[in-house]
Amino acid sequence: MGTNSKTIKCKAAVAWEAGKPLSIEEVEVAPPKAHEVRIQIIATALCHTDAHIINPKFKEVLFPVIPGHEGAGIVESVGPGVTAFKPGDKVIPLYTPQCKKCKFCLSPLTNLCQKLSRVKNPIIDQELMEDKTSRFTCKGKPVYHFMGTSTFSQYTVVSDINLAKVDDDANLKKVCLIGCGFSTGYGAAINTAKVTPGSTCAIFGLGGVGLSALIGCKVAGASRIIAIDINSEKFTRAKALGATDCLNPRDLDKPIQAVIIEMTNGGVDFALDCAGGSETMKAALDCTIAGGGSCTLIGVAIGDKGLTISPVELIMGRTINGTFFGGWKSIDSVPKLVTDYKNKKFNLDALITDTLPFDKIHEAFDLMYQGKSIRTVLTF
Ligand code: NAD
Ligand code: DAO
Ligand code: ZN
Ligand code: ZN
Repeated sequence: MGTNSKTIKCKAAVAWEAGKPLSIEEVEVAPPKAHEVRIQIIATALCHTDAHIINPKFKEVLFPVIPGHEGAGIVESVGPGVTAFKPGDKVIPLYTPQCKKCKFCLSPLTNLCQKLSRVKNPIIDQELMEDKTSRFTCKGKPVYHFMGTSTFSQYTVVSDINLAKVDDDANLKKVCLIGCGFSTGYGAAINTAKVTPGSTCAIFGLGGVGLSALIGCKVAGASRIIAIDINSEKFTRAKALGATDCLNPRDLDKPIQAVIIEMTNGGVDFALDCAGGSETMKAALDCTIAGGGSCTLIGVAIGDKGLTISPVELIMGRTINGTFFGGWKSIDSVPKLVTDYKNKKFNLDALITDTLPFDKIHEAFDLMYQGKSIRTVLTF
């Protein structure tokens, strides 16, 4: 007999409280209700946002929670009313929903969806399903979902507007990166900044998101790409992906923005902050050229004092914007990105530094905290 109407017991990494390592537990995953899909997660990578939510400075997070939002898997069962998915489909869970009906989904100007607008901070949104309950329990207690995805569980339940069906021959151990880091950085360059051929770009932070932004700048035809990180070990990979110059702010005797302005004769056309924090955001804006320079914010910092901008910077013709999931309308775009990867439009493999069994999730967090990994893929 199949599992489709039964609760499944499986392995998951549960965050019980802030500042504590995740705990691998047996959890119960209830069957999907109306317009929900239960997925067997095959692979999930770690994004820095998974570390943010257990940062004790982030006060608004509800615990216990199962993090993870960069995963890929196979549909196990569907709830009533689901028409777009069937058991066996390969899928990528989407923390950016696309209902295709709301004013955001109907606008060509944004990839947001009304479902996200219930709270001000999307990282702590979608912690429950539509009926305001969770499908997860552990040790008799309900456990919150994370951004509508919770991919650090062998089985998860998502709404059918938080899911994309991808090619049957997709390699789930690679395309899981399209669930967040790759799409965010790549889309930041292509969709949000709209990097132009022949332009000069600066990218702050060379993790999974920053290197994906670098790939985006390269695909868009940028001719000079300045890659910045406080960890010089990131430079070899950045150069291999197309960085023309690499700078470590800690090795300089002037502020990074002053150095970039000098070496570009006035500033860059496009700056992208993929590190997070008011210092790198300010440096990114400052190093753009007056009369057209554009700064795109992608990185997130917890407990940061926030960005203060002098109006003169904008009056002199700079623009500043930001991106959520790289501006992609998720259900429409994720399947195309998977096909583009298959057709070798970009190289996701270059971003995967480690592949480990799910039980080694703590090692994966350590590699991220120590700056030794770009993306670690965990497999069940
Ligand atoms: P990561 O930890 O892999 O990479 C961050 C990089 O920034 C590291 O290489 C680090 O050394 C570097 N860095 C830190 N401080 C720096 C500084 N002062 N100057 C230069 N470089 C610095 O993280 P990631 O997974 O690539 O995520 C990057 C950021 O993007 C995180 O804040 C994450 O929360 C955010 N994010 C945002 C979105 C979105 O939709 N806007 C989506 C995904 C991730
Ligand atoms: O997909 O990794 C991710 C999360 C992207 C979230 C970006 C939203 C920024 C919200 C700022 C919250 C800071 C406390
Ligand atoms: Zn992420
Ligand atoms: Zn919508």
